Amino acid sequence: MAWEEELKRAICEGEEEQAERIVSAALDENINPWEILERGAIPGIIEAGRLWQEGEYFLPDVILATEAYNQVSVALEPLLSEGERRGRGSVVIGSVEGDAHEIGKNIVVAMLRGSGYQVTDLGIDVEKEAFVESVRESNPDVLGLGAYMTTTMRRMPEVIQSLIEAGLRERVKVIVGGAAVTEDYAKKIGADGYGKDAAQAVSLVERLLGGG
Ligand code: B12
Repeated sequence: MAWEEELKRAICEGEEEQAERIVSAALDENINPWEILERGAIPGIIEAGRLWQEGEYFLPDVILATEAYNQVSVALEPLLSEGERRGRGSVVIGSVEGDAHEIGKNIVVAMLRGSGYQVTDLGIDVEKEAFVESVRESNPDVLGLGAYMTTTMRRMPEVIQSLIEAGLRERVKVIVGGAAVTEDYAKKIGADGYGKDAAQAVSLVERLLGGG
């Protein structure tokens, strides 16, 4: 099997160590890091997303695939050129304050990275000040907020309000998602968009950045 196929399969099946071995062998053969992502790793995470969407994959399968993909992309990212790294646009994302759910966010991160966006993941339980600081410092095209409980949803308008107060709201598109959030809620709080799942999150970012 060609390395592309092997890497795709290893990522999709969440075989992290196998994926790392294939990547280092490919690098030893002087294959371009961007090509490794584009021809092997990205198709692997996209395939996992497809199997999840079709109900063939269960949550643990998706988590393993996401972890394998993230491992590989973190290893390859420093090797990419500036242009390649910035990719099609940049996104800062995190789960809002008080919220420790991250599985859905991590899938969104992996799918966005897989689609060529540069993603800074602030992690879980992110305070509004940290979102604002990150927007100020790294000037991303999009800020993604995840909330997975009805109790933490209300942090989202607070983040937007803090952006307004910091004079940064016009600089960044704000998208929201997570099981607790709805399209109506996104509109109500003045977000620029809502994504029901990771695939929608990617097409939303594409639409907001005028790329698709
Ligand atoms: C796994 C889980 C946990 C794990 C989280 C592990 C982790 N590392 O993430 C643990 C055990 C830690 C946990 C803890 C708690 N949980 Co919990 N948890 C869940 C569970 C079972 C699954 C969530 C999940 O991962 N779903 C799968 C992912 C793929 O779906 P998703 O998150 O919706 O993400 C998709 C989309 O929403 C979208 N998306 C996600 N993020 C973003 C972001 C953007 C910007 C966009 C555009 C799109 C997007 O794309 C994703 C991929 O398609 C749900 C119940 C359920 N079946 O949904 C409860 C649930 C969310 N938990 C709940 C609760 C109450 C808690 C606890 C308070 C429980 C407790 N009493 O201790 C704590 C709170 C911890 C905290 N401070 O946050 C409640 C929330 C109820 C509510 N009021 O809304 C739920 C709904 C369970 C229930 N029915 O009561 N939980």
